[in-house]
Amino acid sequence: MTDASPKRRILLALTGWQPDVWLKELAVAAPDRPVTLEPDGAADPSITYAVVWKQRPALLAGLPNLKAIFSLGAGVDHVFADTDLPDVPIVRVVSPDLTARMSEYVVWQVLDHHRLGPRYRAQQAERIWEEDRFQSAASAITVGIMGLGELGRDAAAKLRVLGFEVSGWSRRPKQVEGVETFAGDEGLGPFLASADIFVVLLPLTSDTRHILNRDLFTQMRKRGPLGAPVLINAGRGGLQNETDILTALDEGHLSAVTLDVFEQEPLDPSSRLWTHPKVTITPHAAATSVASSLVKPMVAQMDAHDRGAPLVNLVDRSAGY
Ligand code: NDP
Ligand code: OXD
Repeated sequence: MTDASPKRRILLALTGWQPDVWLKELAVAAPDRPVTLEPDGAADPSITYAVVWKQRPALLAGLPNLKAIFSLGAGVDHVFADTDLPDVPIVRVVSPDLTARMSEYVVWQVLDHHRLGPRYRAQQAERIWEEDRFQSAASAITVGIMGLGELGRDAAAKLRVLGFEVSGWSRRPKQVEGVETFAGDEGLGPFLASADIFVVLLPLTSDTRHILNRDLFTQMRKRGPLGAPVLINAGRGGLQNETDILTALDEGHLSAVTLDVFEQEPLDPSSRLWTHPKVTITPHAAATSVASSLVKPMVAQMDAHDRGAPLVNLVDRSAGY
């Protein structure tokens, strides 16, 4: 390290994402903070902030002057996958851009199921002209949102505008305007009985891993305009048991699913999910982290923190999200 690399370098540690666009935005937003893709050794003193998506395990452990870790996603399970994480604050993405993208995805998929998209696409493939004359109104459908955080609350508000009834489930009790809310283990059963379409926007933690399983699907209500419930998971793949999802579809406990996230990504070509007629798949594309929206506020936080301001959008390590 030379004098040209003072003690304010950013370590950009990405797995599976191209660094170029992040490097470009960081160079514009933080011209006085050199960015490196690799530390100069495990105890590099020049690095004060790390910006990460699935950083290599133990990469951050020995950096003596690291002040905070910035996750490039709203979810931070990828950060905690590193069991050698230093004890510094972790900041996650909370951004109007990301939130708007997720709400678009939720509204798109809820409407697609509500307006019989999968059925009409299958009919088109067979050149069948057959209208369902008993299409229910949005107000006859309740959308249950698992996870009433930054993303869940915005999606709820946008679904309400379209006329859907909305219920929601969170870890701690919450009041959200226009939403029937449930919380904790005791609230889960009544929540599952409250809705027709379930939208999952939970973080992956030790409490939520594999929560979307056979037992949960059998507790969902079977009546209502859609017959059996619809599941939309845009949270994390680790929330779901994919074998149980396929069984629930085949046994009629679920009528259809949309999955954006998977236990293993990319989804293996041999997975039966790819070809199941009741499954819609998107490639972890519900809400992309966009450098041009995220980097400027991230660097502003670094600058403010260096001047003594507290960090915002911090992860609660004990809760895991
Ligand atoms: P938040 O932390 O703001 O909200 C999380 C919500 O989940 C909170 O309401 C929280 O409850 C609830 N929750 C957490 N643990 C439990 C539990 N054990 N039981 C019941 N409720 C629980 O997160 P965001 O809304 O910003 O993001 C949610 C998730 O969306 C991310 O963690 C990420 O995995 C996923 N995501 C996926 C993307 C994609 O492209 N597919 C893009 C962005 C995010 P409480 O309110 O009580 O804290
Ligand atoms: C996120 C994601 O967590 O893109 O933001 O999955």
